[in-house]
Amino acid sequence: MDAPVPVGIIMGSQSDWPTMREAAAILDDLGVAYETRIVSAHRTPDRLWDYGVTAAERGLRVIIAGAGGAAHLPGMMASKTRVPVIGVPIQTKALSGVDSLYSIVQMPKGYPVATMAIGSAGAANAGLMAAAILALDDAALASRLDQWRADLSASIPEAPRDV
Ligand code: RP5
Repeated sequence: MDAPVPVGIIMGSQSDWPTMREAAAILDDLGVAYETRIVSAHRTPDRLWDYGVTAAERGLRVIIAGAGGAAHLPGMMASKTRVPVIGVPIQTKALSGVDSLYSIVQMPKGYPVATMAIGSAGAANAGLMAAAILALDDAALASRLDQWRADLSASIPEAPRDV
């Protein structure tokens, strides 16, 4: 039998994918398997329910959830599964993603969502955070993540230059 996919990347809409694919790109770089699904708290609540109820038994170990506006997806998912949920606030046109951020970050006690920065940086960091969690008991992944971080560090010049 194939090993279970450890990371689920979910998002409220197709329109979130240009942001959420930054998380997928990081996981590709680090050789971490993932699945991608559109799961909307408001438009497909039954899909959300099913995903949350089956997440742990399917072997998911981290869920990255991106949503924008009244962004209930990460919090609702956290309420349906003990699998850790990393929230990504999508940058919105109306309120620049502050609406998404506040919707995701202010969870009541008991159902945490590890909330990232707004937009693409947050999505990429969600991928890195998921990898860091999985690396706790995966030495090969830990080594790839250490190398990724070292490469990033080495790419930063010591002094600015005119470009
Ligand atoms: C949220 O509404 C989605 O996460 C998305 O960020 C936002 C807008 O969705 P669309 O109207 O583009 O489908 O549920």
